[in-house]
Amino acid sequence: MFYTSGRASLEASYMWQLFARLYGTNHLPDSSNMCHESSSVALPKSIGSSVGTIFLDDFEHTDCIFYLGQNVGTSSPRMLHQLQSVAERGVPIAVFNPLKERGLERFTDPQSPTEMLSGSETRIASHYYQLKNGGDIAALFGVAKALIEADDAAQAQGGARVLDAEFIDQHTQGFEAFAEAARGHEWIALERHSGLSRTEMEEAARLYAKAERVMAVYGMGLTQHRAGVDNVAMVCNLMLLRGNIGKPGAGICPVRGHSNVQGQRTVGITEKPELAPLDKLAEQYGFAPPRWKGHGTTDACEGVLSGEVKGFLGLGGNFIRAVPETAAMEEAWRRLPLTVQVATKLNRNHVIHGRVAYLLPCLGRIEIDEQRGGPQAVSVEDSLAHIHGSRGQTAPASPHLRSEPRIVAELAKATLAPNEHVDWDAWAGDYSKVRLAIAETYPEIFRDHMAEPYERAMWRPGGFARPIPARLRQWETESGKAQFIVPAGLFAGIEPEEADRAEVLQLMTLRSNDQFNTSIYGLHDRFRGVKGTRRVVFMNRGDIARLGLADGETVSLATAVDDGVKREVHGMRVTAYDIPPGCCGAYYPECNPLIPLWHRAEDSKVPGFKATPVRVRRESAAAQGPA
Ligand SMILES: Nc1nc2c(c(=O)[nH]1)N[C@H]1C(S)=C(S)[C@@H](COP(=O)(O)OP(=O)(O)OC[C@H]3O[C@@H](n4cnc5c(=O)[nH]c(N)nc54)[C@H](O)[C@@H]3O)O[C@H]1N2
Ligand SMILES: Nc1nc2c(c(=O)[nH]1)N[C@H]1C(S)=C(S)[C@@H](COP(=O)(O)OP(=O)(O)OC[C@H]3O[C@@H](n4cnc5c(=O)[nH]c(N)nc54)[C@H](O)[C@@H]3O)O[C@H]1N2
Ligand SMILES: [Mo]
Repeated sequence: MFYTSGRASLEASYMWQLFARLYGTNHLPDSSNMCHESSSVALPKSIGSSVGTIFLDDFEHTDCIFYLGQNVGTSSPRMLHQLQSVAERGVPIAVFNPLKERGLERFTDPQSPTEMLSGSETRIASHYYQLKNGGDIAALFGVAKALIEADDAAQAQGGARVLDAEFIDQHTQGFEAFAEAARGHEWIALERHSGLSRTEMEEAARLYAKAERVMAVYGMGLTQHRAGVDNVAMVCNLMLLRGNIGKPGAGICPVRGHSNVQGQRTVGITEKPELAPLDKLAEQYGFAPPRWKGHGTTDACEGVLSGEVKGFLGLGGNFIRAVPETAAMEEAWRRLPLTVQVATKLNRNHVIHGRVAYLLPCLGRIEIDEQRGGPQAVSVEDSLAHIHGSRGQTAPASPHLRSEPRIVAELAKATLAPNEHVDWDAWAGDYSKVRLAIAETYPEIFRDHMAEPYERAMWRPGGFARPIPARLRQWETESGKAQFIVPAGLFAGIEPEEADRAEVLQLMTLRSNDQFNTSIYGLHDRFRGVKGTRRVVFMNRGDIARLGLADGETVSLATAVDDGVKREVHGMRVTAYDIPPGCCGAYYPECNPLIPLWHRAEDSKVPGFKATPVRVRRESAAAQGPA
């Protein structure tokens, strides 16, 4: 398994995938298999693009934002500046989130002396829809239903259309089936699954219909579900109803996590052979790349559990801590014949390792990277599909640290038979040579559309944009049109049996401002008012009372599925919180032992991290142990 975690540069990632393929494998799982894979599966089907369609200046032109399942204040604080300026123009921002997240409610710009001094704040969300986790399909169906039925009425009365009929006609396919489905859903079902009222969904529909240019921004609240792919398709459906893709100020914006997770995909980090330019690689490097489908992250986990996996190489990341099914995975992991980790910081996965283990410390992005050809720069691609350069500024922590490209080159040289077409040493000595190779493999992204070479364009302020056909209303889908897709169900998780309904809560795993994924920096969550511990479970007051519990009490959480495996976490503190009934929240990665490996999206295989059925039980004093 050749794992990557979304940090490695375009140069290191390109070398890594080539190393894997020359070795003879497509087993290239990466962190995005647990993250935006649902976008990578849904967006190509819906709009024929693997990435979002928003550029930075679209924020200046938009006149409404739908903001779903993304916690901007914690996860992408730089984007608060865009949201602030949008909000200051009086543009409505409609948030769909089970929690009232601080950064989505209001924002004080730390870089604005007047705001800091006066303590003044900008209101971010104009409308806050506290839906149930897993309820987005129902909520957006409600919005779509209101729009479609208003349009039906307008047509019957000869009034002005509510939908963009011309766009739908010219650019899309599947509208009738989608409209039928929307008309067919009863409000009562949409209310039950979304947790929103009909009035709220109709209000959101009015906001949407009033705006000429709507943007949909979303994150893990949509992708990390069993129906994560349908969630994303549903957002596209909504955008298509009024032609909100392919015009300035409108479009769809998946907010990515790691700094280069989108870019890694761009340069061939994928387990899916159809997504890599294999013919091109074959020609460029004179070899026969494997054509079979490799393992993504959860398949790799299954392979570790079954003993099929013999070696795991990680270019960054903390795999064992990030994946579901912690208990079984940790046990199986120790039986792996070989693990190799290239890392900037020590973590759990370095302590839990295979029988033979190599730990290879590397330079971080901020450190000066001196090679034979002088100090080196790398490039990365951001969520808004711009590719830009990055150069280390600080002295390396140790003279013995090597760079990622150097380490990948040395591993490849030591592992593979020599190949006259790949000069690993030349690449590791001068990364501009890797960039030339990247541009050769992907001319349509890194060469053909540009007046100046990649090498120079990456230093433009903001970098250079890769072409996104959907922005130009060119739909690279099977039908050549943007596609309405009818989701299979209304709820994105697993519905509990009727008899269990009163007892089972849907758990979403959350991040605090004091962590970056599996790196925990502190035990406070200042935005959510939690101090000194991360072992909390956020619950609705009504649920706490109904289950006979008390705020502050210690409980255990147990996964409420019937597969014969006992999954529990102990010593959790009940924390009364403004969260819809039937839902609860607790931190990642502490709760990963609760997530069954099979609890994942069928098509994207992203784990259902945002809705896992659990039972909450009072813990006996004996079970609690020392605090
Ligand atoms: N400080 C910090 N920054 C980070 C990270 C970090 O760990 N810490 N991680 C990075 C990475 S890899 C990623 S992918 C991003 C993740 O950033 P986000 O996409 O913001 O992901 P989360 O913080 O997991 O949760 C997102 C939000 O979804 C909401 N939510 C949960 N379930 C649902 C649902 O069913 N529907 C809706 N509509 N909302 C729901 C939660 O209340 C939460 O506000 O952040 C990146 N940036
Ligand atoms: N329950 C639950 N589980 C989740 C999630 C969730 O919301 N809930 N979110 C999922 C998501 S979105 C993601 S992206 C994954 C994250 O999964 P990973 O990406 O595997 O985990 P990280 O914690 O980001 O990895 C951190 C480690 O990467 C190394 N590192 C950091 N920077 C660099 C670098 O520049 N180079 C190298 N070589 N190493 C570096 C350091 O050693 C650090 O300890 O977790 C997933 N797991
Ligand atoms: Mo992520």
